[in-house]
Amino acid sequence: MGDCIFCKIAQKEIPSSAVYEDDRILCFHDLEPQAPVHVLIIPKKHIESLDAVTDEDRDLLGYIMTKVKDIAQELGLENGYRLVNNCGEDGFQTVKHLHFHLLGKRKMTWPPG
Ligand code: DGP
Repeated sequence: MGDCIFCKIAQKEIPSSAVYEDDRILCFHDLEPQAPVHVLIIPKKHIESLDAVTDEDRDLLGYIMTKVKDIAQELGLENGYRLVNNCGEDGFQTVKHLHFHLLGKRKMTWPPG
């Protein structure tokens, strides 16, 4: 937790360009955008990954999911978007603080790489 970059962003120790914030979550632009719109949605609480959530986090996780559409609407993603969670080594998770990528404003392809 002490050297978690997303905790530092959530605590404003490292700047980010936030697009949404409340007492539980923060949404900010990804440093390495993979689409014209690419933001990250994180809980302010440090949770290492989706694999580390507990029953205690059920409300928080549900809350994040209900906020996605509001953030997408705010960002003008009326034509659709992709929500991604990379979990663990095989999932290509590079930052060990739970986050959801919200990508849009281009046509996505499937399967992902
Ligand atoms: P993942 O591979 O799912 O762990 O993605 C981590 C994402 O976080 C990656 O797309 C780049 C982004 N990222 C890493 N460090 C920073 C940072 O300091 N600021 C911002 N805004 N994004 C970051």
